[in-house]
Amino acid sequence: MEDGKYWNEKIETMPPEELKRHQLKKLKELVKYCYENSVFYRKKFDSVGFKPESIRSLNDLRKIPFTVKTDLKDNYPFGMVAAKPEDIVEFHASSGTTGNPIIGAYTKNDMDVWQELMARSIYTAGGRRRDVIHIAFGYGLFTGGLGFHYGAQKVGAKIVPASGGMTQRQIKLMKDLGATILACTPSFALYLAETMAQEGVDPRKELKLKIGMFGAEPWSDKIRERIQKDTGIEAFDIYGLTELCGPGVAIECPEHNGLHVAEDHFIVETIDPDTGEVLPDGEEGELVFTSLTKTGLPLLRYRTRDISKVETEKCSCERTNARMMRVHGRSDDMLIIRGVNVFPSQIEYAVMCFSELATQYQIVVDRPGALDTFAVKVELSDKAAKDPNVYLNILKNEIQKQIHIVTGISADVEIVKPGELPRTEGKAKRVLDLRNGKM
Ligand code: DLL
Repeated sequence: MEDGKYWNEKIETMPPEELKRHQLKKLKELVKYCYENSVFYRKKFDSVGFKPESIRSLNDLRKIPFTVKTDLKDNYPFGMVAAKPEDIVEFHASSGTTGNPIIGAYTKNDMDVWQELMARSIYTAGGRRRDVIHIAFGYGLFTGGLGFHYGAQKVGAKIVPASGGMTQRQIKLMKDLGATILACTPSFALYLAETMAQEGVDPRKELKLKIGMFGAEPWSDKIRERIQKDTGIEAFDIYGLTELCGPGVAIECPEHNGLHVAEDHFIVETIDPDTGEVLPDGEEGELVFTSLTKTGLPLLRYRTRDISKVETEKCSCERTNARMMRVHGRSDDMLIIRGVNVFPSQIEYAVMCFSELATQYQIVVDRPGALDTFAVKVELSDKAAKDPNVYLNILKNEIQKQIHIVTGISADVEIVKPGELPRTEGKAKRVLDLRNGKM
């Protein structure tokens, strides 16, 4: 196990036909389980005249209506739990900003699956028993910290449960305890890199970091390049959500061409977010997941709001599991500015094109009169702030042009001094939409 390529070779390289047979068997069991144990799903099935026996092929999944986030919020806290109350062993919750939080309720079986998937993810990214994993995801209701913790335990790696916050101390701990893997949000990784630069710590010389596992928020290849350039580590994207288990639903392999979905535990579909129509492989749309093996709070055709596309041809790493491409935004994070759809990731891309800029940015949208205003605040890098050859007006024009190229609309760009924009230790908050109530 120690130096093999796969955590579970049989599953990770299973021929597609065999995987489909496995999925169909699990799907039949799941649908029957939901019908017999979940009041919510029994009602839902009955409302459309669906019976568990209707599942004869994987395509029959499409007969089941979608489950949406508001179902979970409306049935908070236990309305969608299918297991007996005494069989629930752990709860987690996602950081919703309004109304009821979204709760994940896990049985012992669900915890075992999650731990296995996180071990598989860490192993796929190159983590081994000899590694020291510095976990700077928040511990608590958020699944990031504990998810990595459970997975690292199974791999047998040494764990530093740093959680979020206290950036300087995190750097010291990474140095002193010899961290080889860093797990955190990509925005926190950038912040750590920036702080190291300010403190004169050279990560290549003073740290032993070699792998970064980043996720929980959209990030781009430009951010990857920046993190890799600033720290010398190889960055891996990891995806998941509380409702399905937490991190570990999909993980990038060393080929870095998409994230392998744990298809032995989840079926992934892509749909048109407006019509609900199922899209062919390779077409971009909203990801929809069915949890094949969950028993606490099983989900059928769960709409994530995450926008991506799924490729099914075999990866050059030999893994056969489908790959989801980077999530570049959420359909509900999408801003409509003067009628144009704008994703924060597009602005991020534009910002990252300029070496004179730091990685922070903030989008401010408002509607003082009839029209939307669209402003982007960007921050000069420390180096550019000291460089007499950087002309702010020229730079501003260039950034404006670049934003126009990627979004199709014009923005007012404001360049602020290094350190002026707010930093986060958890998921980044990039958008300030002040139009509420003005539309
Ligand atoms: O963010 C679980 C997680 C923790 C994933 C640590 C990866 C690492 P939630 O708080 O429930 O769970 O938020 C889930 O975060 O629907 C996506 O919108 C977003 N998200 C998660 N991973 C990625 C990623 C955790 N790699 C929501 N890229 C999801 C882009 C991501 N977005």
